[in-house]
Amino acid sequence: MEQTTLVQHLQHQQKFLGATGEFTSLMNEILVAAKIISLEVNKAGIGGNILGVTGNINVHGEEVQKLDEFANSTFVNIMGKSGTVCAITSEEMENPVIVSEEKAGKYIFMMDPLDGSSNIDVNVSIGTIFSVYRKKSSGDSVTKDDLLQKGANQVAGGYIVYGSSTMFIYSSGSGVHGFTLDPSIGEFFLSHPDMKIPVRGNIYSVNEGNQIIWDDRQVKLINYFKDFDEKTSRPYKGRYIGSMVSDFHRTLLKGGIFMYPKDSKNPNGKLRFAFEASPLAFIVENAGGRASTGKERILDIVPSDIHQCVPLYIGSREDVKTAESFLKD
Ligand code: AHM
Ligand code: MG
Repeated sequence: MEQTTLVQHLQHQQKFLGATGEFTSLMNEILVAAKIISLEVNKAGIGGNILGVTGNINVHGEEVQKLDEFANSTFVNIMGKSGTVCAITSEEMENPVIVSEEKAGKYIFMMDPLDGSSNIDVNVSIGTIFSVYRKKSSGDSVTKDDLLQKGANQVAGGYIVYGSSTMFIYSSGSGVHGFTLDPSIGEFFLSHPDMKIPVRGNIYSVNEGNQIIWDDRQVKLINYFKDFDEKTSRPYKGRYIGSMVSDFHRTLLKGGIFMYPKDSKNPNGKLRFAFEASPLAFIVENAGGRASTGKERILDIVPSDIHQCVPLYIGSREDVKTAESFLKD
């Protein structure tokens, strides 16, 4: 059978876009890190010391798992030496890593190195989310504006899901393409070319345990999805894994809506704009879907802080529009 590797696909895209090759090199380095982490995730629990917490608390006040730290340092080391990036920001690091001038490239790399941390120890799918921007400023130093760019400025967004198989999904603005790792030879092959999300689905995904701290509009929205109406396939099914990468991956393939709303404890929700919401918004829009805070398009947001959170409604176009109709003032 004729198969296309991820590297071949990237090279083809590069020719098509008339790019210089620096972006292809950057993506290649992400692949290397993804394979290392995939291997480590698959063998977590075997004789090693990789499950469990480190005892540290991250900038978001969450316990840092050993695999979180492993994934973060793997990406920082590999991307930092790649010659393609000038700065790296991460959900797990309070401050950006600025790459020394002689090793710096023109891109900025942002990541949630291991999303779904609470699922690591229970053998449930987890993932990596990444986003790539071009350095905007012309001088040698990396400025605040370089790090706080509008979501729509992304050069690429993507994620890796370490599930029953490891998949790599990315978009650089011309379609969304999915690759599956063949672990016997350590190569990603094109398995899901030009992915499109269904216009409407029949699944809603949210942590419903938070209902008591939601506002009325959010409660009414969920009640709508649970109401009976044959024409719109309601009641919708409820699915919530608790790893956004996995919940999002299902949403992309099957349609529906994933939500992490604001609540009385978290006025901006829990998910981070730069590391979670924006890259997946870039993917979903390139697949024909929609992503919003309920009031505003995610990709129109210019963050004021690298760790800023945003409420998130993401998925099938019509389902997100329905959510917006409940949430607008
Ligand atoms: P993490 O990046 O620390 O793992 O946190 C993000 C995760 C998402 O993957 C998931 O959607 C959400 O947090 C689950 O949060 P909750 O337990 O509040 O439902
Ligand atoms: Mg996360």
